[in-house]
Amino acid sequence: TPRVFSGIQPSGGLTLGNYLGAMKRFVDMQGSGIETIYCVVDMHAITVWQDPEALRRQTRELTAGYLAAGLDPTKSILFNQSQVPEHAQLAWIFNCVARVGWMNRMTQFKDKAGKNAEKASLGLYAYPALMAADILVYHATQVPVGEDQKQHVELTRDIAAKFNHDYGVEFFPMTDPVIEGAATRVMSLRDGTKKMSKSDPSDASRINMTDDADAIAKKIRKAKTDPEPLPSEATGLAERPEARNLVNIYAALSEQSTEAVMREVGGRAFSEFKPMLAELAVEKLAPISSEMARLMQEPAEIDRILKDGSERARDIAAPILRKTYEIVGMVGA
Ligand code: AQP
Repeated sequence: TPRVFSGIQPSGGLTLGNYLGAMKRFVDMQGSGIETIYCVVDMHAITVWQDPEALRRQTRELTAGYLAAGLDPTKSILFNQSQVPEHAQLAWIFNCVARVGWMNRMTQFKDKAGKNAEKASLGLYAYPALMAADILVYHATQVPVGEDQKQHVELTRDIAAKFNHDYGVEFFPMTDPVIEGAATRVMSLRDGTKKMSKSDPSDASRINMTDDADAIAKKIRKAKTDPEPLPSEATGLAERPEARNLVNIYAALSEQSTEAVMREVGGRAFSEFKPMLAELAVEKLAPISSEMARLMQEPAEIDRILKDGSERARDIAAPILRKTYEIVGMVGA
């Protein structure tokens, strides 16, 4: 049976980008005859400094976000990465399989490390090998992600292929990224060429899953656009990143294709379209944020769900790690 794995970092508040590009799609894949494993990747989060108290809160908040978005812990495995040490153990093996030249090509490292790469943590550089371990320690075959993670899933395939080749085995599967829907790349509300990101210094650039109705409406009203009305057809969005972004968000929230949305709103002025988008966003997000707030009142229950999930995850990961050690030649595996 196909097995799905994916994760989100508890490195700040959840954004609409994380929700539409990842979380909502995780929930949609649940229960369709496939096994779904979803993770709060706290070990990835600390590749850049996290205040310990904030990390604990963000881990619980992200878990609450998953649950509020419809993730059912009886249908999916939901846990935090650090409670399953097999991820880190397999990552070490993969650090020894991956090549420095491969890592040097990772664009996310370049973006996140910025000009001062010498000062970035070694963990940030090695991040994609840990991500490969996250996926392959379950022999996952599909990874739903946003567009920005495509390169890392391709690296995961390279690592699996090199491991299989070097040890002469057919052990790790070739994992496919699943990048589909209208919102695989939600852009900043201030700059249609930059992705919406939880670490963008401008709060106006993103919609946070905890924003209230007024904040959501205000951010959409102020979102950058060009002065023209919407084009009459989807093809007219090609050279208009801000307009395309708002239409794509509308499409993803209303579960329609971009083309279908354009049939509805094509030719309208932004002064007309933005309030429609704001209303839809509030309608879809308000129930999630209020459920998140409710769940955050019960941290012990959240911790219990994570612990239970981590035990179920380990049941799958431990034998795969043991077999990997045996293949590599570790005595006692
Ligand atoms: N803007 C986005 N559009 C679509 N998908 C997105 N994702 C993130 N931003 C967008 C998807 O969300 C999943 C989890 O991402 P992550 O938290 O692990 O890391 P990230 O991609 O680095 O997310 P952020 O929000 O940009 O965090 P920071 O600011 O800390 O770097 C992934 O599947 C990702 O594709």
